[in-house]
Amino acid sequence: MTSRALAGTLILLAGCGGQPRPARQTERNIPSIGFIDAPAPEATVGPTFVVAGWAMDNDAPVERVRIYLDDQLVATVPLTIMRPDVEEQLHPKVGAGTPHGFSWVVDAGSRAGYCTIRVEALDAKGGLTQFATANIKIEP
Ligand SMILES: [Ca+2]
Repeated sequence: MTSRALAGTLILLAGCGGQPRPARQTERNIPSIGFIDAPAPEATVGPTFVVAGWAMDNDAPVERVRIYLDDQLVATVPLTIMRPDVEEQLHPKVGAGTPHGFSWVVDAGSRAGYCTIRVEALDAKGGLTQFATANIKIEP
């Protein structure tokens, strides 16, 4: 080994253990939870139908949900519906007394056949959680 190669090896070795790891930039974000109330799983729906449900989070309130048909984003929806039934069961640590429910009319356009609805929650700390899916059939 030449002295130049040896020096390079020593620099690489020094780089491995010498630097402290950077502190974690983000604190842990607890995933949101939620549910799709409508449409029911395996339901057959028309090309225009309501997607409704609720979302909740225990470290930052859910600000909005994103609704996808298969992998296409079709709506970004605020939580506007009070859900005392859900609060009573789950006792959220944040956002108690605020709306947890959503309801949105989705237009599937020319899409027809079997399709998966996915809903994601976006919380106030930027956490994104896919919390529910439902398989449906869309009839034109
Ligand atoms: Ca969260």
